[in-house]
Amino acid sequence: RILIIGACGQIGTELTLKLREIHGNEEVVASDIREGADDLMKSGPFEILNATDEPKIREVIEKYNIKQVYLMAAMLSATGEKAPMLAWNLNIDSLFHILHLGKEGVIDKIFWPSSIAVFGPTTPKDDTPQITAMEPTTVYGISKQTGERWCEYFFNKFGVDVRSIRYPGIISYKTLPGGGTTDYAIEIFHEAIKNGSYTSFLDKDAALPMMFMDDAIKATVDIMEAPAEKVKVRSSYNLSAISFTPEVLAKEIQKHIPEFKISYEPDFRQQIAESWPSSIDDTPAREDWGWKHQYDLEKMTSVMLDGVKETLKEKA
Ligand code: VAH
Repeated sequence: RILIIGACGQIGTELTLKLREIHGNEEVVASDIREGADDLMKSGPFEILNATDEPKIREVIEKYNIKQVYLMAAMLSATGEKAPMLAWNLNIDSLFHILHLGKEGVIDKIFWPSSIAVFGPTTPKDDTPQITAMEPTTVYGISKQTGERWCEYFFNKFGVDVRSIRYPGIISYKTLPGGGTTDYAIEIFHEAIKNGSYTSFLDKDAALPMMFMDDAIKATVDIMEAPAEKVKVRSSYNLSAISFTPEVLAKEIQKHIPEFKISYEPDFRQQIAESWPSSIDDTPAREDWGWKHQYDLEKMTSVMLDGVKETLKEKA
């Protein structure tokens, strides 16, 4: 069976539903510190679980005979800056609990998400390579960079089959965003439909690597299903799909909602965005395990507008 820790988060929610579709509802146990979306809670087993609670993690793994763990729980870049030690402890302690379970042979495969937040102001901004200078300036980025080093260490020293992807900003409509710097690219769709206008907390030219949720879920499933020998990078793979600025995204929305207005009031998240790359080179992922994105800016924008309209109708 599969256990997803942090199953009620932005990625965890859709990852749980996709894995249940693939493996069967009863084969995928969802867990989080609080209950989540209806369709997640209704479609299969759920456990209340704090990702730093090692005894409880072991108890759940024992109870359901778990063999694979997707550790999706983390405190993201913006929230993490407000509670640095909480972010560090959550992001790192949870990873150690799972890596040790792998080392003991209790579980036999692990997915752990990294992020473009591992890059910093000294990283080349355009087409950032897989191996490059990485001096992250956020606690979240530091925790993900350290985590990558530990994943590679446990693979090399103990043969732990842990696989990882450096997610860009993920855009989706089924759940609200989780306290990241890229959240503007989700909020803008809700505001465009509800109010016809949006005040962006990033500047108009803040270019960031982004990806529609379905691409992120596909990449996660693909890397976990790839034969072990094809997963050559055991720190974490660069992954890329689209890159755009708030201004470019607003123009794309205006093709559907001509009267949509955007204004800019950069806050502390602008500095975080400026420390990250504008675009990513993900050649190794494409070559090693056949990664290919499906959603470009146009397709993502129209799917997001339809999806947000649908969720607003359901809530109405
Ligand atoms: C964040 N959405 O903004 C996350 C992600 C690359 C961005 O790690 O913190």
